[in-house]
Amino acid sequence: MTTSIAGLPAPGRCLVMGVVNVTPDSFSDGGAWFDHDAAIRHGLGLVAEGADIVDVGGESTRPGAQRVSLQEELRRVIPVIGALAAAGVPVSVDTMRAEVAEAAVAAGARLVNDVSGGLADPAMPRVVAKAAVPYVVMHWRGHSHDMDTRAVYADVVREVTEELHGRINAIVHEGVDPSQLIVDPGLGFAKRPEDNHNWTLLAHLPELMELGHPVLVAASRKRFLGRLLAAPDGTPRPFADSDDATVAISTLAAAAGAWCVRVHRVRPNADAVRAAAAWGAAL
Ligand code: PMM
Repeated sequence: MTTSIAGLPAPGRCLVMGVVNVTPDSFSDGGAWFDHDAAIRHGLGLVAEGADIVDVGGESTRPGAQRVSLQEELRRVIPVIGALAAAGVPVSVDTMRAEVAEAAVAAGARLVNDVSGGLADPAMPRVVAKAAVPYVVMHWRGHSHDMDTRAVYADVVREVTEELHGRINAIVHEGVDPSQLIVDPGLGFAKRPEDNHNWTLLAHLPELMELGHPVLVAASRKRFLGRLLAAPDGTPRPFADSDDATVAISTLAAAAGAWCVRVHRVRPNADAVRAAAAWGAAL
């Protein structure tokens, strides 16, 4: 799907969102960009490597993570968002808090990426409606500290699609323009690698697309990749060593019609979505 969303790049191929985690403890790249200047340099570097959007987050959502305070989250992300936006970078803010989303948009963010799909902070949909910015609604069943216990499904594709449908209705009811909504299956969030939930959702992306919204795929450095690539003794591959598998997923997701892939290593994924687009254009 090469749907364009107002205010965001529309190159006619799957977009690449590069990740900047301004956190000391993110599960995939914890600590590397905790300093503001390092985070800003990293964001600019991701754009140079081919990122269409830079996603700035200040709260880790790794399994078991505890929440940070509102003040600390604002302190982490707002200066980074302001500097990247001032440099002309399309920035998204990765937050579950309405106050952070509001301050981020005021600082220049063009998209709100809410891993809770509006469930963590009931004020979020109204803030997004007022700001009139695109909104990523991710499938979510609860905060990181207990999400694994909620990963129980009879039919993961049907339940994720239905729950997203319910969220979309609730969010539109709060005044958000449906044309601004992007959906995300929430790989790794209340999805158990042991039960193949993530692969099943990836293999059924077209069913998610039937919701009628662009789909964002965020597989990069998730646990299910470490498990796929485990050593013969079963030891999971470390997160940062699973980037080649992410490139394969980006290629397949782009070919399947994903709107955007969210990744930590931008260059090979940017190459992958371009190759997938060239292949598709020659059909
Ligand atoms: N995963 C993480 C953070 N933000 N946003 C979206 N839309 N989808 C995701 O799956 C997602 C996300 C996990 O943390 P990371 O920043 O270390 O990848």
